[in-house]
Amino acid sequence: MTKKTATRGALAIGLLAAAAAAALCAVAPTDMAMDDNQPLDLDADQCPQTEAIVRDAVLAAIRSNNQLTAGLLRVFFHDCFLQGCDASVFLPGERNAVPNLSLQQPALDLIEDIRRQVHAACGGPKVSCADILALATRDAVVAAGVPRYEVHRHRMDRRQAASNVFDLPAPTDNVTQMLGKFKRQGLDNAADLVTLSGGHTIGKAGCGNIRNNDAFSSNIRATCAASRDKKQNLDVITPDKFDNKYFVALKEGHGVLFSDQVLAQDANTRALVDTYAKDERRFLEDFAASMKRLGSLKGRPEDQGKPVEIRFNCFRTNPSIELNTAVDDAVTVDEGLAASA
Ligand code: HEM
Ligand SMILES: *[C@@H]1O[C@H](CO)[C@@H](O)[C@H](O)[C@H]1NC(C)=O
Ligand SMILES: CC(=O)N[C@H]1CO[C@H](CO)[C@@H](O)[C@@H]1O
Repeated sequence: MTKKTATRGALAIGLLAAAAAAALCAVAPTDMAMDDNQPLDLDADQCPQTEAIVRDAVLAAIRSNNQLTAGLLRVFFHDCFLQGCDASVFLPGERNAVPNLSLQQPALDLIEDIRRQVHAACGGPKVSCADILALATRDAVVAAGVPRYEVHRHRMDRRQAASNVFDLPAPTDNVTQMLGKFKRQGLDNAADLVTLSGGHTIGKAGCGNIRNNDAFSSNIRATCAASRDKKQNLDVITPDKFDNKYFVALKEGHGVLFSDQVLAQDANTRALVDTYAKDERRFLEDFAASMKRLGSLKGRPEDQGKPVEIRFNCFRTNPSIELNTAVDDAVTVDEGLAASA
């Protein structure tokens, strides 16, 4: 490895988005090497085809698997909530942290598949896995009926998994606990908790997460335990439709998780549950706005400024700088890095 590459590689580790993106180009094969003096224009779209590639891939994927929208939405929530959207959710330490955090593998695989297409179309790593996840989730929920919202770009992929997975809300949390967790991550409006919980208008939970504190819940627990897939729809009225029926169900006492049902009871949240149960348009519009906020979180101060990069494979961090010799020799960035990671 040349001294120059090593220096620039070292810079990549630990500097902020701009420097990391530039240095990644520097260690890549010659066809995408950057001129030393060429400033990196972070505002310019590094890969204008990205949005179209993501949209086409997402629409095709959800046509063949209607559970993918729920899968993507939950992956996006878990990724963005803890330390800002940084694709850390793909890293083993975070992905497998707690059994109850089981995320849909096909949703994670779809993002890596799109990542490969985007990198191929634009000659290398110009778009992060975090951006692709944010765009793909937007396209999936918009296809489900949420009004279109803009997704900003230039998120970076973090080199470390989040260590604070217990800051995610638990299905056994009450409203006070959930509000505390949301506030801690920068969503300090009680409305965001109610609005985003509306994501449970689609998707499923494992039987063990169903609450068990009244006749309704012990009944669906028993049905779930006897079912083949051992899953319970989170919206018991219209499980696959992105609508306001989740809130209607809460008002009838038919919430599935303890953390769902309490939203209809707590004084801080029940008025908005009532509003959404009556006004679907309002829910969908608010949901789009809350998703933008979720996609713009920066994480707690102590989680900011950690090393970032644009990953060559969403499931692994890029090889460390000691491996850059391999990078220099690699025929293609994609295969070379994946093989040595
Ligand atoms: C506010 C507190 C929240 C709690 C306690 C919570 C908890 C859970 C739990 C326990 C599951 C079932 C996991 C399983 O058993 O496999 C689940 C599923 C899901 N959650 Fe949440 N969640 C919360 C907020 C959110 C938010 C903000 C979103 C997105 C906007 C979201 C989207 C989803 C989706 C779409 C599923 C279904 C996933 C699938 O079908 O694969 N959740 N959630
Ligand atoms: C919520 O749970 C916490 C911890 O178990 C408890 O201290 C608090 O009193 C509960 N709050 C409500 C409103 O139930
Ligand atoms: C905290 C929590 O919700 N724990 C649950 C995780 O999942 C298992 C099995 O599904 C349940 O038994 C736990 O109660």
